[in-house]
Amino acid sequence: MTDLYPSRQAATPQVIPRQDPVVHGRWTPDAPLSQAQTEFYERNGYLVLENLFSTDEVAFLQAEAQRLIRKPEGIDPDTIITEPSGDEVRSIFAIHGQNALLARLAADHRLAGAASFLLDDEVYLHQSRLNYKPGFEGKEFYWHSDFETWHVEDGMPRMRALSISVLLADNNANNGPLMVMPGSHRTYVACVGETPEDHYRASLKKQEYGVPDHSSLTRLAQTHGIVAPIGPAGTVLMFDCNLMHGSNSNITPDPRSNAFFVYNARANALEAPFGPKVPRPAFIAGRHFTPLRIAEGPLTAQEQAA
Ligand code: 6CS
Ligand code: FE
Repeated sequence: MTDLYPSRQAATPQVIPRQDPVVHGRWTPDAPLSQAQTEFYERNGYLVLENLFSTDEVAFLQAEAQRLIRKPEGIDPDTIITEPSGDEVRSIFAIHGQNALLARLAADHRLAGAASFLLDDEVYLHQSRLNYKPGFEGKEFYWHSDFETWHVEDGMPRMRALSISVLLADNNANNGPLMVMPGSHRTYVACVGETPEDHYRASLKKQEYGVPDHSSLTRLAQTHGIVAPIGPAGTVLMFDCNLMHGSNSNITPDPRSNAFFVYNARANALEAPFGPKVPRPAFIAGRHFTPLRIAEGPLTAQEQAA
């Protein structure tokens, strides 16, 4: 497969235009997002949706996330990533394969249905994670494009994927909310430097390769600005695979937890990585491309108990 988005190959950073649509589908009145929401997503590369879930549904999800962090029994230890500073849990990966309620959330029509519309295809989960960003210890996620990593290290050919984050705690201006550069998804910043062996062991704690250079970031920030979409628990944040984003450390007492799902178009299934020979492990980059069966109706306590 031709590498349309080479990165970590040249000695100097390259900035190239995106070669894929943002919204792959055509909006019609029966689309799951309004025309205004679809246009906002196309233009800005992200979309915030409030009140998609009832207070009961949010309470189920928060209780389950708290239970998992307190007693991650039955969770594959390989999927638990701790903070660089110690043993606080930073993320639990492949959560959709280890927890019935979160598997149900990932397949929910309000999330997977919207992803399938925007990507104009059936979708499968490339990755899922519970992010905790605990109070006081939650460290930053430096600026990056997810697609740059998923292309180079996982073999994702085109920009036909998106992330959906369901906030499980109030994300406010202080506890390290996600920051995005609206519109930056239309420019691909190829990074310099190579990919170290087993890079994910370090990058999921603190990413140091596949991060853009300061001058590219400065130019993007000056062109697009920086926005930190915040909101109460239950808020949903959708963003394009190539949107430049990051988040600051959390030195407040309030955790900034969220459930994070990456939907990839079935037609954009992973190939061989475009960088290192060995692909990242399946708990980070799924290689079962069976499309999700989209689940209608509300989340119920049964799923939590399942
Ligand atoms: O490397 C990855 O796949 C993960 N790392 C970050 C910082 N964002 C995307 C993804 O969860
Ligand atoms: Fe990311």
